[in-house]
Amino acid sequence: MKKKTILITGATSGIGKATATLFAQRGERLILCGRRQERLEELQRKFTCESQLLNFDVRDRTAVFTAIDGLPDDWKNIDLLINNAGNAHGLDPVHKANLDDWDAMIDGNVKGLMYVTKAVLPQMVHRQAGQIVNVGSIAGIEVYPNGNVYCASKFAVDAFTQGLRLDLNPYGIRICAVHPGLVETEFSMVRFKGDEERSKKVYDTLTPLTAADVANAIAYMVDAPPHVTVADLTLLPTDQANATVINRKK
Ligand code: NDP
Ligand code: 8X3
Repeated sequence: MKKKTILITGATSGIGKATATLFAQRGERLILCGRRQERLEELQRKFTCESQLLNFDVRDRTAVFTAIDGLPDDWKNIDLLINNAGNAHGLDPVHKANLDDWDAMIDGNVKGLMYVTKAVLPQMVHRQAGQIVNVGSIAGIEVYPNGNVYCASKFAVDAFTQGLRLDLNPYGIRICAVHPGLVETEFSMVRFKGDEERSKKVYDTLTPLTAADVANAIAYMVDAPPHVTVADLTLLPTDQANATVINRKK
């Protein structure tokens, strides 16, 4: 079977890294994106599949287009885009929140995802083929206390995903979203600005999802027959009923 060319944003950690690992094991062709160059290079050394590394900040519109437009010709036809890069910054009530945190979430999780999509889409439309998987969140389905702007960013990802599905309907491009609940990654370390104790508490009183669980869900959407679009897949730890109801052990 023809190898897929797959662009994964946020491949340096967590869900993106687990997804890259899964597709590397299948021998696909990977375009690994992130800001931490040493981690990108480490993945490239570890993987035996063909790969390209793109180092850019998704918030930097020029950098996004320069990197993607600058891919070698035989890497330009991207079959699968996994829009995963993103983070939460802070968990504060609106009146106490830090505006830089808000900018980071709106610029990265929302505008960054849109820029990457816009840069990748023309060749998919031209070829009338391709698939996009956006990593949303349970936070894009329900708002939780102090989640305000992070939740808003993931609601925006959901709205944009729906818009893509409508606009690209004539072109046979599959538009999918996965909406995970709590996944143990570097996510909480970023949200809590390196506070290890606080981050650990998010996960150690339940059995959270692993990044590999989400990678497997993405693979399920990718492996569905071409006439099937798994439009939305919400994936929760069994200990989590929704955004706020969690069966914590202590
Ligand atoms: P991690 O912190 O482990 O990974 C985040 C990834 O995103 C890193 O590879 C990071 O790479 C990249 N990234 C973040 N900001 C930027 C940026 N401005 N430009 C380029 N790359 C960026 O967290 P997760 O793996 O958990 O998060 C991945 C996605 O999953 C996010 O969209 C998150 O919102 C979503 N999610 C996470 C859940 C969880 O509980 N963990 C649950 C639901 C959704 P680098 O720093 O090298 O640039
Ligand atoms: C990440 C999961 O519940 O921390 O999107 O928002 S949550």
